[in-house]
Amino acid sequence: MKHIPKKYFFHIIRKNHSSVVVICIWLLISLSVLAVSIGRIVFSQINFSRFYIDREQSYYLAKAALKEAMIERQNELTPNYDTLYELRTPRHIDFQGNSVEYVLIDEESKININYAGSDILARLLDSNFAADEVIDYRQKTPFATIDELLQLNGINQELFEAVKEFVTANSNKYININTAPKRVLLALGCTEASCERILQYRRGEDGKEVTKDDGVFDSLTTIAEVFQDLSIDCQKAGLLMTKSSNYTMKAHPKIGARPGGQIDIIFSSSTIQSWRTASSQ
Ligand SMILES: [Ca+2]
Repeated sequence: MKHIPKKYFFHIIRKNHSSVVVICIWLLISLSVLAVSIGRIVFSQINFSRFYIDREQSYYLAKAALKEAMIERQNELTPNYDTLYELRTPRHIDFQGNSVEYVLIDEESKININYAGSDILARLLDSNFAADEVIDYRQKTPFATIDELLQLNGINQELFEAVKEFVTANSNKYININTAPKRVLLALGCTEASCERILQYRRGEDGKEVTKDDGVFDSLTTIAEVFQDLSIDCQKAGLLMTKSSNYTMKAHPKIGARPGGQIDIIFSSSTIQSWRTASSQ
């Protein structure tokens, strides 16, 4: 065996030792990168699974709320009329740590784009051209949803956003005077003075809507009695009534403390007309 001088022997040892340290550091860095990558994949998989579990649970929470709302609508205490206080007061249901809150918005508080006359549409849309387009469109195919308005040349995104809360394709065509907003009443042909009078009566003594003392139009006779000294132009449209029969439930489920996104469900007393997950939060 060849003899290695002592100084070269230690040089070789030191050189190999440095190489081992470099290899160890490289391995450690590689393993760390690998661990971080695996962690990210696992974390995204967990989030992905949680998203679907939350969505599933939100669906069943909204379904339970819908069931409750349908039963309430079928057995309501005031079958001759619906008011904002009845519909917009938030309901809250708890289910073993999860919960759902909802309000109801009646479709009869809005203008039905499948039935409204051209004068009503023109006032609502502030455009005769857009009103004519709505009528041309529905003569070929009735609107299934209000989103179809965006297919018309006369209605751009800005106009749609401005009117989408006031139009529907899911009502019985009549307008509930207890719930219609001012813009809808004006579109029907009410004067500014008539609108203010109606809204003032609805607010009651406390001056606020959706409170217990709200004034109620419980029949068409009441409308005539309350407004005997006023010319109610919108009555001429023959579209006013006091009761609603189609509703949008805006449900906000919560999985524990996590919001489950808003779900909008349009329904009548026993039928679901549409179901839409409006947004995830
Ligand atoms: Ca009130």
